[in-house]
Amino acid sequence: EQARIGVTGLAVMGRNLARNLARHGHPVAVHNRTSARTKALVEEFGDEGTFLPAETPEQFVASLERPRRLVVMVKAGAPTDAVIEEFAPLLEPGDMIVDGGNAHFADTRRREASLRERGVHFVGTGISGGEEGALNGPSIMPGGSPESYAALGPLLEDISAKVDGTPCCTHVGPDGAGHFVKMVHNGIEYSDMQLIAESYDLLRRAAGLAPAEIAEVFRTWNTGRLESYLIEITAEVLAHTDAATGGPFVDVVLDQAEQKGTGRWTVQTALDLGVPVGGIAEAVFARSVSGHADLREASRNLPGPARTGGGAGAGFADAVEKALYASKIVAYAQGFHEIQAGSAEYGWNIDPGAMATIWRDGCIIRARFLDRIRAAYEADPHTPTLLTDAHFAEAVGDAQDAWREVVVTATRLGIPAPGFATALAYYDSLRADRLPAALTQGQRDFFGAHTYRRVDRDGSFHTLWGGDRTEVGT
Ligand code: NBP
Repeated sequence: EQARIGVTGLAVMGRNLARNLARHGHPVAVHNRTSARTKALVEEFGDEGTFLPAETPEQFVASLERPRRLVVMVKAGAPTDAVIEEFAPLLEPGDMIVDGGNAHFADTRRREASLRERGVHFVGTGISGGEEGALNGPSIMPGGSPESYAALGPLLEDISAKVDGTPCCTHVGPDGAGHFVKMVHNGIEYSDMQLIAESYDLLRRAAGLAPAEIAEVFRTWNTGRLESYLIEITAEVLAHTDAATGGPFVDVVLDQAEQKGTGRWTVQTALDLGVPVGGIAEAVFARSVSGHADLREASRNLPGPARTGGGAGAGFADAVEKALYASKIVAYAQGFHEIQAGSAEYGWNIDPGAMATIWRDGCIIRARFLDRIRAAYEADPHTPTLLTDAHFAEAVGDAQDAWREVVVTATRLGIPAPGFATALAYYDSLRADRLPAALTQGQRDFFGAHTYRRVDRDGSFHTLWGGDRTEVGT
């Protein structure tokens, strides 16, 4: 018997993906550099479906039906290149290598171009949902050629999460498009998590609620428009009691957030593309600030406001809910802007509404809200920003008083709320009739003769600042 698809790299993600494929009735070849993992998988879960274990790459490749579909689930970076080098010589034109790791899209573009020369399809694929998603239905974002999707799509859609029967998997676009979109997904995830963390901090320090009470607030929010996986698990974490101390779990965790890099990549890429993603950037920086223990220790005695807690009146939790919803809309608007900019830059032709559709389940940012984004792009596929969609514009408009109040309260009490504050500043910047960028242009022209454009005439202009200050046009 031949396998329909193979998975090499059987750590948590690869193992669960292989099991997911087998459970769906697809005979799956399995291979791992260290063969103990392969054996363990078949011993523990062999009864879940048809597994064809292989000890060597040659055996693995020989057990795959043609054209071969080979999924690589190894550590991103050099290991992925090593595995490609190992397997590519064993493949034939038309075969497909699917990289399901968290690769940088630029690496995926390089690998795709190089394998294309050998006639092998390289399909950089974003997979979200962690180990649980890999087993029970992840959100899958495949890039690569349309031909490869024709051969892989049905299999990937079959094992993906579903919303009302619609798979959380679609062809994102050529070469690195899938990994690009997965990267931005993770950037949005950073932003969403930061906004939730700020909400918790404000409810605790400004409103004086205990973690267990805040868990209840989040549970309530999870029955409304904020309903999402991240809000749900936030309530779980806040309600959890530490066995050792008997106190709230959140109080015994060291307050230094770590990161693996996809949030940073989202921001670096946004800088290259010239896309303002302040919400995502502040989320990455907030983790970075938290990790600088030495800096924080040295700064501990810097003065703050006289009053550092309380002062949040009745209705504050509702105000925070509104600030959170409005800031979340901004975070997603910024993330989708980056997707559209990347798509234009690299010629991917990504359908943003389809991305919202496949994020509705299976992934970490799954939320009721994503259906709204899908609907917004359905109503206007070319909308320059989600903020002007009728639903979102109304929601943000309704929220704005509360949003401002929350940022003011945080500022007054000295509670950092960079996510809320930057989201509001972005909103107000977009709304502004005039921005002080006009002055910036004047300064640039003054010190560097960088020229400026005028509101009333076409062309570039320069004022002779060092001379008689007449204006010259170019
Ligand atoms: P890891 O990222 O921990 O990678 C371990 C796997 O890589 C093992 O199978 C290991 O083989 C293999 N490997 C390494 Br390391 N170097 C190798 C080499 N030079 N040649 C061949 N194989 C090599 O596994 P994971 O956590 O399952 O994640 C797999 C991929 O999925 C990663 O790219 C990750 O970023 C991505 N991802 C993870 C999650 C998650 O929640 N964990 C979610 C979404 C995406 P060995 O057994 O012989 O050491």
